[in-house]
Amino acid sequence: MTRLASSALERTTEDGFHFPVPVLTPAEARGLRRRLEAVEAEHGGALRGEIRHKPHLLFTWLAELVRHPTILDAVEDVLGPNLLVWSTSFFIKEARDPAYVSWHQDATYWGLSAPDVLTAWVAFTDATVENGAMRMVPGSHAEQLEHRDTFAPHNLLSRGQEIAVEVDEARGVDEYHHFAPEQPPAADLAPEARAPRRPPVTSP
Ligand SMILES: O=C(O)CCC(=O)C(=O)O
Repeated sequence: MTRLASSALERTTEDGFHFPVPVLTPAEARGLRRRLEAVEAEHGGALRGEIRHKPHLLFTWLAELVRHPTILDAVEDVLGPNLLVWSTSFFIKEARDPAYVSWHQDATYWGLSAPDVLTAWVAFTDATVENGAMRMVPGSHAEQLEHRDTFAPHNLLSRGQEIAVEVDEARGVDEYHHFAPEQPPAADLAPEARAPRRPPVTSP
């Protein structure tokens, strides 16, 4: 089923991302957040180690989410019907936690032979400027930028990798993206945690 109007599809190709695509009701999002928090409680806190990687292979509620018809329909509009979910992960910024994600382009380290991939970024909480919503630079997917590893302590990326150029922050936007650089605002000290998850989807 087609979800995106042709004008939206055109913009998606041009900008490298599209938002919003309403997927979950607030009650459904709260329910998923509770499930995530139950997993965290069971494992003694933030997800670590093997549980961090491809959790949709471990938890049925995530396996169902990556197959959500609304997500799949929107992805299909961009990539076509032959889809493969090859990864999922959480980027969680707890309340008053200095955690952040530096500006980066996922394509730099995903090691795919072709950039026929997109990420569906699904919010389990409100995602606001104050609590660290993701930002993107329209059109930046067209250019692969040089990156450097910083190993910065609060960076949520494994090596603190970031693009090696300055970003014009005034152009930052938010949500559903395709290899765009991302960065939360400097003020991540939100009173409310933010718990998005993202299933990157590719055509095999
Ligand atoms: O949610 C974020 O702040 C960053 C997400 C991200 O870096 C990604 O989806 O690749």
